[in-house]
Amino acid sequence: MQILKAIKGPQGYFDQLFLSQEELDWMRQQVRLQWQARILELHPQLVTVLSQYDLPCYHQLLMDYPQLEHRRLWNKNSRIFTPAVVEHIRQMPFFRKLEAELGPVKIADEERLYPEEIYWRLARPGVAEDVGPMHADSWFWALGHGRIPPGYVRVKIWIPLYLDPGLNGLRFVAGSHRQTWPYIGIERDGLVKPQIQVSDDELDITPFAGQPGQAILFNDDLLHGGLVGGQQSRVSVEWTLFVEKSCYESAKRGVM
Ligand SMILES: O=C(O)CCC(=O)C(=O)O
Ligand SMILES: [Fe+2]
Repeated sequence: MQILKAIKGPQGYFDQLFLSQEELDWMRQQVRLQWQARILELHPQLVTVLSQYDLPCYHQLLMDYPQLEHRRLWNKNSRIFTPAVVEHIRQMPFFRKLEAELGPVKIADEERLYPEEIYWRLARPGVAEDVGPMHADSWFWALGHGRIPPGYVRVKIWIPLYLDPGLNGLRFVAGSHRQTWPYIGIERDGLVKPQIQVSDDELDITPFAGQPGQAILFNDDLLHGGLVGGQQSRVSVEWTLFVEKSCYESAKRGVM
């Protein structure tokens, strides 16, 4: 019960679950296929040049082809894996390890596109608008995003696929799940989203320094956000796990 113990414990997160190289490569390939298909859907004339760009060089592609619009390309629905991909991920050894600790889990359907949704993000280096402000995921649910079946508790998992460790990706405030932080709901991208009422300077923010394929699972109330330093475009996947309340509660509160 190391995972739940750490998530409920003083830190509020667990970062010692690793994808194998094979699992990491497979996920990278799935993002690549979806990324490519979406770009070609809007810009079929790029068919011959797209293969020259790796995902971490995505920002370079945008500079070379200014007709590409990041926001138009990457609405959330264009970044959600299909059910077949989710099923494959569910069969991976790392996912089985997860279920060995957390019990049988469900995956949330926040966008209600598929029954279970795993989605990816792409953030360019130095482009602050590619990530949102610091938040706790519980705020989104409190503002009406998504439904949780009765008898389950939420746990988030975030996995970097391409990352400059410590420079881009995820940042968080360790232990922040044990405090209440002020926020308001404001409209962004046509949805009411939370806006924290504390400035980043007042928060003790730690960049996630894990490697590609190193997952971080965290408490629904932990403050976190994106980070856009480094030289490459960052790609990560994430999903919300629904863990049975009985399993969640039987894990002792950690002291780690
Ligand atoms: O990847 C990001 O920029 C933010 C991720 C996030 O908020 C999450 O995984 O809940
Ligand atoms: Fe989040």
